[in-house]
Amino acid sequence: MKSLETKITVITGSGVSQSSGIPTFRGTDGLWKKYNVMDLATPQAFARNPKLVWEWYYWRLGLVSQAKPNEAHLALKNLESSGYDLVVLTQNVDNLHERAGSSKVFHLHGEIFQRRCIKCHDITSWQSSETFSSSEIPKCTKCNSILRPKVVWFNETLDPEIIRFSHNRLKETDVLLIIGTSGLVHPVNNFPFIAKQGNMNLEMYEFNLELTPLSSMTTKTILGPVEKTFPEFVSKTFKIAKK
Ligand code: BJW
Ligand code: ZN
Repeated sequence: MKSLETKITVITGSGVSQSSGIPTFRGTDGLWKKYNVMDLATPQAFARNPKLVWEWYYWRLGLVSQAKPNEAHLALKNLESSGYDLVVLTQNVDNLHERAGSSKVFHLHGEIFQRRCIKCHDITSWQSSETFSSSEIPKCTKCNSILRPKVVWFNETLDPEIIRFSHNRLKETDVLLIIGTSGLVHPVNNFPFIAKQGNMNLEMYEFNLELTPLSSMTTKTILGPVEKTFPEFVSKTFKIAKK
């Protein structure tokens, strides 16, 4: 059992939310199987056809609004509330970690409930009561320009402050948990290397349905659905406070 002094950092990807009904990107039910990424998840695509991009995001906003955190999100919350120093670095734009109760969640690729004005950069949020049935392009109340989802698309850089924080945290971490990501997208796929450079004794566990390019460097890769494998791993490996 790991002592409560153990510093835990968690990297999550879309696989952690899959059983909550949110499609992954590259899996068999993945979004990229149905949609062309270059038509939807690049700044160039938005400049070309903002209405099409917003339609895709309205559909996904609806899915996220209906979704509930699953056993993997809840196991991470239990780990934190048992007293471990735990930080979640998520590539996901959904808010299921927060809704499960995790308090230190950093969104590397932005948040689907936030919007940003393309002209004055004002940031606003969708209301949780919203139904997302519209297909209108939302407008800025300050300058009347159009809003875009506050997410990170391909060819865009990640927030430098979140990157700096992540690097520092990875270098001082004792246990790295990599949950439900294909490990294909830069720069997050580099994070395990940064953690390993910071601590040669790092323990790294990966949870996925299949092997990934990161699997060769882990202490152990645990194959199977995370909503099952991850809570089992947590209860075997850490001291979990009784609820
Ligand atoms: C389960 C499960 C279950 C399922 N249980 N497991 C050439 C080489 C190298 C890099 C580049 C290159 N050309 C361009 C780049 C850079 C580019 C990049 O990495 N491209 C690669 C794809 C090649 N990266 C960028 O542009 C990034 N910016 C950047 O690097 O800036 C500097 C720079 C700029 C320009 C050029 C070069 C450098 C920005 C990346 C932004 C990614 N954005 C998206 C969309 C976010 C908004 C939104 O959601 O709408 O982020 S794309 C998409 O991929 C999304 C995800 O966060 C991200 C990662 O995907 P994830 O989460 O890993 O999902 P999947 O589907 O890939 O995997 C799911 C996994 O779960 C699978 O393994 C399943 O098996 C598993 N799974 N169910 C267990 N129940
Ligand atoms: Zn504006």
